Amino acid sequence: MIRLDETIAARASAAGPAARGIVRISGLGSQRAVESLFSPKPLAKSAPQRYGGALEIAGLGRPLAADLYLWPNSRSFTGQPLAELHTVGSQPVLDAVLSALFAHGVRPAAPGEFTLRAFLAGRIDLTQAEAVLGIIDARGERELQTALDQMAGGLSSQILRLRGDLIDLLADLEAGLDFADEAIEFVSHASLVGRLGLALDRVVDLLLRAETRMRPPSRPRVVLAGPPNTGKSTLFNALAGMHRALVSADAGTTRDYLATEIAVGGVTVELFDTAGRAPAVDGIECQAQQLGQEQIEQAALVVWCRAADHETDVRPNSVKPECVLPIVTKGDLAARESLGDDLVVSAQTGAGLSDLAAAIASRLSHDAASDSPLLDMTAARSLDSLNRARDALNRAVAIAREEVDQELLAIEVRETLDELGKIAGAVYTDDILDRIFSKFCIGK
Ligand SMILES: Nc1nc2c(ncn2[C@@H]2O[C@H](COP(=O)(O)OP(=O)(O)OP(=O)(O)O)[C@@H](O)[C@H]2O)c(=O)[nH]1
Ligand SMILES: [Mg+2]
Repeated sequence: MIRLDETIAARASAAGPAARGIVRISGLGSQRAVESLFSPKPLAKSAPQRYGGALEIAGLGRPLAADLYLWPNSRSFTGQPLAELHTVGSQPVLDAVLSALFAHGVRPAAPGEFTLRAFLAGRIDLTQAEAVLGIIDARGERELQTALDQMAGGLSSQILRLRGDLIDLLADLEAGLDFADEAIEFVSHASLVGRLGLALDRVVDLLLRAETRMRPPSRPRVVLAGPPNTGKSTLFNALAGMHRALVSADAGTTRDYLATEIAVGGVTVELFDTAGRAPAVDGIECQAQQLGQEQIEQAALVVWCRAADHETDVRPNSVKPECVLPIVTKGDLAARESLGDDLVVSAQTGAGLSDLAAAIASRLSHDAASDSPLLDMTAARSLDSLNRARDALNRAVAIAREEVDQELLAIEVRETLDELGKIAGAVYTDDILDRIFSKFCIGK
């Protein structure tokens, strides 16, 4: 059960010793509770305030320096009077602060309860509440960016706009229903079909993005290819940071292909080493060529290697030029000036390897840009609602095309609004809130 009238407190800084520790308090009794242990006493003002002072807690023996941040009214994150005590990040100190607060009408906050209050106060919507979790749990730059975008309201504003349009449409429909016996047309038939079609497009777009999000991420395939003996296997080993592929001075060393996952510029890719491209002579060589060609055809990017000490005009077969990154290998064997504009690397000296990693990442980031601004958690929760919204809109479009019952049409639009409302949290149940906020840690 949700109790907003109770004042709650919890440690808001990360567990473990730290220079700074934060205790957060939210609720009508916030100011009274901090006054019981902090001096100077905060003055009654309406704007947010910061006080330098000290904590005076019986258990601590002597006053302890602390800062108090006080949002005295509803203009805080939780929409209630909110206070933060910033002091040293020592567990016994923070425990003593919390105990002193609990002795003054404050109770321990449940997991995610501050964020829950922010949601209930209309400060953030559900997708933003999930973004708070996404920010805390982010395991890399990409995930953090997705969470920050969602926190900034990327998804909410799309859904809000879509709902706004549908609410207008529903108002027009209902006005039409009220005057059904008269010859007033509140919304023309063509505009009705058009507006519903537009809404359907946007729901389908969101649905596609949610579905993409639910699929395990496929690693882009980056294939090292080129004529024999150009140092592909050596480069593979250098990029993978280990000696996996067989290297030798003999051309045609690699017969099979090898794959490994590597991180380049924040992107994880699957890197392939292939047999040198050459006209096939015998049976096994023919197979090696075939395998290599298959890898090349499935590649997101072919890193085409040409050795600095060799002239060659061999080019990759059947690959789109935009999928090829031509490079010069064994850069240590020739003067830089003689090598043209392609990126020059040497697996032996390590020269140019970080540039190569950056070039691979930048060529691939094009695809990644179409990534959805949708957190996995939000996608999973929204999938059902988006599916229902799409179905309802499909039915609505069909009804509108037939020019039949406006009453039926209004039912479908209302259902769509309901489902979209669930995603943003305009419509919610305790069960939904429970599922989302139970994933939070205490203090957030
Ligand atoms: N000087 C110099 N030699 C290199 C470099 N990279 C590779 N080599 C040498 O070039 C020869 C061929 O290297 P590999 O890595 O086996 O070449 P590959 O392209 O995989 O050859 P295949 O598998 O036969 O197609 C070996 O003798 C390597 O030591 C480099 O950056 N500089
Ligand atoms: Mg090789």
